[in-house]
Amino acid sequence: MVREIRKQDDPILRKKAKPITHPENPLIRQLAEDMVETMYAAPGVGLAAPQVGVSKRVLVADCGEEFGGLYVLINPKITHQEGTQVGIEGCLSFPNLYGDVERALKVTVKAQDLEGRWKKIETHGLLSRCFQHEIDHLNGVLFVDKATNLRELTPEEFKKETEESRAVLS
Ligand code: K1U
Ligand code: ZN
Repeated sequence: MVREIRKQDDPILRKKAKPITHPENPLIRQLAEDMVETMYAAPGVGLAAPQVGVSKRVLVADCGEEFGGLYVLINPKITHQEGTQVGIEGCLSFPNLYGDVERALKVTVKAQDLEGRWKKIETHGLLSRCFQHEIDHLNGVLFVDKATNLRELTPEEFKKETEESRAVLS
């Protein structure tokens, strides 16, 4: 089921989300499935549970096959980070608003899956940025707190800017 995405001034976006004690609970699986559906429908590349009104530590992300496809992370923690990257970011809770955000270049994330097993994921590029953005959501931190040059863009203008920044990097 596609759930409603909470927008900018909703107080739930500012709360620190609670850890999940039983990842194998069917209600958590249902939440994760709904979050995946909501992320793809938006469309976005990530989503954190507070964005659908649930203050629990769950995130989903899919930055494409190049980055390993779909991830569902329960109780994620950044255990290592290195380097910095500055890139354009948006947020499904702030439609059409974009800004430049400095993030770690590479992060290692430890998280549980829906069976409660701990996994370690080493990330770079867009997936690293996405995990950092979503873990910030779980801590009540929003990209507007960190962004410079905040600006309104249409989805087409955002796509153009993303492609241009990739071209400069390659
Ligand atoms: O949490 C969210 O609001 C989702 C957000 C996460 C995000 C990931 C990485 C960079 C910025 C923001 C989005 O999905 S923004 C929209 C999006 O689809 C996208 C972002 C970057 C590159 C390609 C697409
Ligand atoms: Zn966001």
